[in-house]
Amino acid sequence: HAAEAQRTDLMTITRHVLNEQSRYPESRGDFTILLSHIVLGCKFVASAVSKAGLAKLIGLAGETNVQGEEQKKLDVLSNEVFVKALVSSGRTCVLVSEENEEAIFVDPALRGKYCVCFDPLDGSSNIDCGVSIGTIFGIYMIKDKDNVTLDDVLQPGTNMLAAGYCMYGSSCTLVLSTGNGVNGFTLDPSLGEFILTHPNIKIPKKGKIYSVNEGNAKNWDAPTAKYVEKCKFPQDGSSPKSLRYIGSMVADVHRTLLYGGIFLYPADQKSPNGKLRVLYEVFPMSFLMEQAGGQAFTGKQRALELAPTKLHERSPVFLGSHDDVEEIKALYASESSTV
Ligand code: P6P
Repeated sequence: HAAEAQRTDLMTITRHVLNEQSRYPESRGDFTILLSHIVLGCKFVASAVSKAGLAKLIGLAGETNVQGEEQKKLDVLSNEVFVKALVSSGRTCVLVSEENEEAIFVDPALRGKYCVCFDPLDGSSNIDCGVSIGTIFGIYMIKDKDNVTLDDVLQPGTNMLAAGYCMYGSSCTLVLSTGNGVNGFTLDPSLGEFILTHPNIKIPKKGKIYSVNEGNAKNWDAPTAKYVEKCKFPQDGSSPKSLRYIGSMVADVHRTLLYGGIFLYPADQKSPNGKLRVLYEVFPMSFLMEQAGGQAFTGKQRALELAPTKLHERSPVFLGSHDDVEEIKALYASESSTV
């Protein structure tokens, strides 16, 4: 009976967030409404991505469709869907998207109290070869609803209320934290619902995998080079770590979260601030890692304590299992103490 009860007691993402929201009696469900619009965007993208290959075959995506209209590229299409879903939720005020140079200030008539920073389709260059890609988002509360400025989104990651990603891969998985641990939900296409499949995710304290683009090794600084060398040629008699690098942040971070290990996108001589963007890649993934018991470090400080000054600012990031990140922190600390 327990199994039967389990099967019919569907813990959808909406129900899960409503349960969590009951911890805040004063809340009026605004966050739940905001989240339901983010979930709608993810469902749309999941459907579009699953057809991307087919669309290519029948000349829909990227070419002209039957009406002769120029079919939008998936990342542009995804961005439009998320922007419209977030604005129409009536719960947002400022939006920052990887696809938009400027911040989007929602019409005052439709304004709510949240700011959302998002990458609608991160890793989209991997679509054509079928590699998993994803949507990444982070949510802030606005500071003063009567005086909305860019400062409402140029906040340190420690001010984020919630963060998550949706990975479009062999299955569609949405991983979310509202500051009370991390939970994973899998889209059941037959229901069109995200069902709780990974409750209370905790990243292993130490892992056996390192994830970095070794092609940049020529340009790494000493601590990163030393750390990767230690992964490959451990001096303590332990076995070498395995290298897994997909080149799609959501996929690499999701594997790191579930299996443990460390994901690195370091600074290098070509890109002194690394490649990944603070507001909608580094902060959301760092938030999730800390909520799952891991760490996130920039080479200089705790990643969430960065104070961004530009919307599309980049930062190096080392995130994952607590003990693995601790090792690279020690290498950077010893380098800065000898400088
Ligand atoms: P590289 C994808 O383009 C992306 O923004 C992230 O998803 C990914 O982690 C990174 O860039 C990969 O960058 O330089 O290793 O190809």
